[in-house]
Amino acid sequence: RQREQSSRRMGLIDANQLHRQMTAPGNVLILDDQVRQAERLMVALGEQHRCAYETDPKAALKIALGRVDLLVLNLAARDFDPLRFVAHLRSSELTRQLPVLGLFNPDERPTLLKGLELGVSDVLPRPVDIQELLARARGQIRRKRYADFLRASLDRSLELAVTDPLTGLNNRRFMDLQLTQLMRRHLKTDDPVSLLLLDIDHFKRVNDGFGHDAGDEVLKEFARRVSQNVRAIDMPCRLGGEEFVVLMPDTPADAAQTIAERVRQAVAEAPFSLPDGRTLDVTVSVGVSSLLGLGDTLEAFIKRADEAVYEAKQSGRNRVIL
Ligand code: GH3
Ligand code: MG
Ligand code: MG
Ligand code: MG
Repeated sequence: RQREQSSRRMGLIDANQLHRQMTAPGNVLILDDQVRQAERLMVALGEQHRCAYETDPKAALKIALGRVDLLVLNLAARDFDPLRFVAHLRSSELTRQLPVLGLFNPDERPTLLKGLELGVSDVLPRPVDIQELLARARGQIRRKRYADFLRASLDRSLELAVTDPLTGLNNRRFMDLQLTQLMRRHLKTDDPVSLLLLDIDHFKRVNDGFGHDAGDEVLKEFARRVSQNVRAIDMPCRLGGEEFVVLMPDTPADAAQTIAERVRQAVAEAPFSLPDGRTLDVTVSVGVSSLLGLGDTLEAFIKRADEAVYEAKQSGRNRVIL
């Protein structure tokens, strides 16, 4: 059953598109101090790929920072140090994954071994056999495209896993993961951490009086107003229903209270528009809570916010309680 579900999920991936991506022409950069050899490689690779060549490693590095799928590097170059160049590529986050196809002299084994050790992806002896060059280039580009695909897929999956689909805010899973990290750092450094718990007032009436779709519209507009009135470091999350949390790193209680008040006003000051043109007034009750150092727990942190919201509801709603 698990395998069934997994293959159904894989069905969401366009396998044909992936195949096209992997076999499409690549951007190949040649770095070689020997112009005649480089020109010969250019002509051969240019039949199947977009090709450029450089004799200067600085110029090559600039290009490699862009959209290059493969670097063909002459490991026997004398005008610059090719091994140092490989080491440099591998030490920088931006070029660490760039495939490098190294051309080596068969009688210079130490260079070959050192190159492989430093992270050359594949090698080819000089003088270069063009058929083998094309085959190895194709293989490296295919691997690189697949790695790009996996990285993008992971990124998109993570994004989906922590995003609330209705509002686009972070979801509860994000909040839980983030809270654990905030707590760990707080216990180490004693930095101030606060959160707002927001519960829309009488939201049932919105659904009952205007319909569930209108309710969803209100939730989306509410999420927009919250997002627009918190700071860049704040992390707005939707817990579910009409309950939201804003996580506030590096924020003491009084600063959190000020922002809570700003959000409350932004919700209350202008009516919400519904798709059918009607408008309605919305208000929110907000509880503020802050971490209290050693001995405090995440459960207690949330509970204090919860109790503050309860107090806000009890004392008339549309207010912030610390
Ligand atoms: P209070 O001021 O005490 O918070 O009143 P309330 O009506 O907001 O409180 P309650 O928590 O009892 O009701 C929440 C309502 O939110 C219940 C349900 O109709 C509605 N709701 C929960 N999730 C969703 C959703 O995803 N979409 C919509 N449209 N409504 C939702
Ligand atoms: Mg509620
Ligand atoms: Mg309620
Ligand atoms: Mg409510």
